[in-house]
Amino acid sequence: MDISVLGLPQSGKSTFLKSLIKFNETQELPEICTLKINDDRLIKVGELLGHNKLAYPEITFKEVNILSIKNKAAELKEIESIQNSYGLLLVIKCFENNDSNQILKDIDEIITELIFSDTVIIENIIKRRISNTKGKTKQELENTNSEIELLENLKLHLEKGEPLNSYNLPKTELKKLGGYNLITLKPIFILLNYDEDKSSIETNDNISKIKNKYFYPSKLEMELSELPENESAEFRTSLNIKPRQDYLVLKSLFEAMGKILFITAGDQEIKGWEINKGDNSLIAASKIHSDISKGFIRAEVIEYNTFIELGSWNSCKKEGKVKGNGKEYIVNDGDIINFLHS
Ligand SMILES: Nc1nc2c(ncn2[C@@H]2O[C@H](COP(=O)(O)OP(=O)(O)O)[C@@H](O)[C@H]2O)c(=O)[nH]1
Ligand SMILES: [Mg+2]
Repeated sequence: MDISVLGLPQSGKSTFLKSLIKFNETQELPEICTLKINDDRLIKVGELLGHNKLAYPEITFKEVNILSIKNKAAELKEIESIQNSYGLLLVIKCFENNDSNQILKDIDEIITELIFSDTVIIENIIKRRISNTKGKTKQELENTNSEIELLENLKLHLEKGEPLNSYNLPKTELKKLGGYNLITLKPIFILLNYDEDKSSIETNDNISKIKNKYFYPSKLEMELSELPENESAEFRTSLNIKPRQDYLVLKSLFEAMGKILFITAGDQEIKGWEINKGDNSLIAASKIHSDISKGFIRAEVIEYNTFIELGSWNSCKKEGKVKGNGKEYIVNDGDIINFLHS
C-alpha cells in the first residue's frame, strides 16, 4: 500500500518517517520508505508451526511537499504522486503548539489545498471529454455527457470547500470515478505530532472529534530509537509513552485505510496478505495468484483465535473448525486460509 505523507512545511513529516525507519536527524531520508507491519499474529502462528519464516504486509511512504513548491512542473509531479497513492497521511504540528484552533486550521489548510487540486484535475478531465467527441456513437456521446454531468456536480461540491469523500455517491458512480485518482476520495489518516505532553490537546473536544487520528511524538520516537532497548524502555516509562509506537501507528494506519489481512500458513512461509475490508475470498485468492482465483474451488478457513487455541490445522480439522467457503465468503481480519484450486 502506497501512502503519501503530507503536511505544512516543518510539521515533522521527515522526522516521522525517520522515526519509523530508525534514522537519526542527520541521515538523509530515502525518497521512498518501505516498512513492514510486524503483525503479532504471524509471530504466534509461527510459534505454533515451529518456524519463523514470516512475510509481513508492507506500507510504502513518500513525503510530498505540495505546500512549499516553487514551480508548476514540480507541483504537478507531486500531485500526480499523491493521485497514485492509496491514501494520505497528514502530519500536523502539535509541538510548540497547544492551540487546538491552530491545529484544526492547519488540517483545514491542507484539505483546502487538496480540494483545489481535485478541482483542477476535474476541470482537465472535463476539457478532455468535451474536446474528444469526434467519431463517437450516439451511445458513447450519451455516456460522455452523463459523465460530464457527474463531474460538474463534483466540481460544485469542491467549490463549496467540501472534500469529495463527503459527497454521497452511489457505489456505481464511485466505480466510474476510480480511474481518475481523485485525491479527496482517498482515505485520510491524521498524525498529531506532539512533543512529550499531549494531555491538553488530547482532552480538547474539537480534537477528539477528528476521525482516524493518532497522537505520535515523532522527534522523541526518533531519538528513542537510537537508544539501547533497556534505556529507551526506561525513558518510555518515565514519559508515559507506550512501547512499540512505531508498530502501533502502522497498525492504526492500516486499519484507517480500510485494510485487513488474511494469513496463509505453510511449512515454507507464513504470510499476511493485505486486502480491503469487505473483500470476498475470490479477491483474496487473486492476491496470491491469478491461477488460484481462475481455478477457485473452495477456501478452507480457520478463524484466527480458533487456530491459536487448537494449535494446528489438523486439530482444527478434527474439531470441525475448518470451514469450506465459496467465492462469496467475506474474509475476516486474521482468517487463516487454504485455497483449493484446479
Ligand atoms: N520539538 C519537536 N520538534 C520536532 C518534532 N517533529 C519535528 N520537529 C522539528 O521540526 C523541524 C522540521 O521537521 P521535519 O521533519 O524536517 O519537517 P517536514 O518539513 O515536515 O519534513 C526539525 O527541526 C525537527 O527536528 C517534534 O515532534 N517535536
Ligand atoms: Mg521534510
